[in-house]
Amino acid sequence: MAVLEQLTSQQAIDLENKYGAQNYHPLPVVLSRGEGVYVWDVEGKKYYDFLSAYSAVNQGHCHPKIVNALKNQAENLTLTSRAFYNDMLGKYEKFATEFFGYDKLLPMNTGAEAVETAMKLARKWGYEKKGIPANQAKIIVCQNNFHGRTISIISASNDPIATENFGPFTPGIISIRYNDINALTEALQDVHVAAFMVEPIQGEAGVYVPDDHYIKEAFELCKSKNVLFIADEVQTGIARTGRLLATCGNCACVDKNCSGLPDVKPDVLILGKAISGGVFPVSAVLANDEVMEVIRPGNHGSTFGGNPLACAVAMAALEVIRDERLAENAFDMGELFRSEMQKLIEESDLVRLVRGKGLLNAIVINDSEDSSTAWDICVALKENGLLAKPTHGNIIRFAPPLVMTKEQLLECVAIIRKTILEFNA
Ligand code: IF1
Repeated sequence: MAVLEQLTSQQAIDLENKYGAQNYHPLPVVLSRGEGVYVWDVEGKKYYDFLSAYSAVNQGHCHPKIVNALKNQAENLTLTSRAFYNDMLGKYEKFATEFFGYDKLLPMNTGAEAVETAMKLARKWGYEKKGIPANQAKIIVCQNNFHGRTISIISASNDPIATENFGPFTPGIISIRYNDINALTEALQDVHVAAFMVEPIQGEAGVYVPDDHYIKEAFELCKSKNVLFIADEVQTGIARTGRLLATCGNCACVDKNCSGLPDVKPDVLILGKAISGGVFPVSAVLANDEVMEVIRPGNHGSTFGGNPLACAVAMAALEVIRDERLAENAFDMGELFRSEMQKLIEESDLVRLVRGKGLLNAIVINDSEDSSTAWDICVALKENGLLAKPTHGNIIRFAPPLVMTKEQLLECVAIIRKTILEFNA
């Protein structure tokens, strides 16, 4: 079979079942094209994308500016490795450090690589700057986190599906309850703690938004104990939650009502996903000199980290966020979405609540966590032209591209409402 031959959906699924590792359970839809908030399946059916590739496509599918940046750079130079300089990396590092307000950037490719990088950075800072005894550094994480899939990262996970039979695990990790300042206070009594790593909103856990002051209080507690505050904004960053960063107070949104919470500047900022608009794997760790200077030649790196293609794509993707004011749009559309979902909650017993910030939202289905109701609703949504997927159990995440207009959002609300009201469990 010629690789480019057009497949039917079933043929494509059969190929994956026959030749692919079964590490996912996708919704039964086979996509072949994306543009803005829309995707099409191989039979030509059009859908609203309400997952955005897990918040990697904030700028909309195949954004022309980002795709053109990819094309143009690809015709000149794609990869040099860091054995040599290239003419794109310095420009990108300057652009991105000024964009987010840090001294230095360490370029990587996937979110997990950036998280691992941040963990290594925190440990090295702990030994060389805080004076933690060799091999005694601890990193505090939160229960029900999601930071990636590597051995050290799942060593921080309490999700049996992500951890079972992958041991032994990396030591030096303390897990505490999320959104619990007392738990953090107690954990910080350990003088060997180098860092606290946290998602400003726990995405995979089910879009858990902590209390308004949790992140700020956690940050201040860390400062008081000379512990690095690491924000994993791989999913919440890049305007997804209605501000440039979910932690940052000097937000991009101009909303007068914005609380400006939590108004925290992390010591270490982890970005991924939408930093490239979903066009190319790009991630980054940002920190100021006092932290980043512990990394010296040979300590860390990667073949593709900081490649010219990634640099060109990431600069274009961040310019789109800025120039199209996507944080502001996410803020406004998120307010509208949650208010519309609240009306649906009053109409239907099937939806218990809606929660989220900006365009990172979720609804909780009124059924047991082990029921297939949330999945079945997502299949029904697919039939009605909207793609979404449950996170855990009975929670459906709704995270469309941030370029969504009010008209499109209201059409999606109508699809969700129709599907829920017509759904027979
Ligand atoms: C999967 C979840 C979302 C992330 C945060 C780091 C990473 C992720 C906060 C690692 C990645 C992805 C991974 C993907 C599904 C998706 C996901 F369901 F797994 F948890 F978005 F919620 N920090 N999240 O959300 O970045 O290495 O993937 O580039 O593994 O199934 P990555």
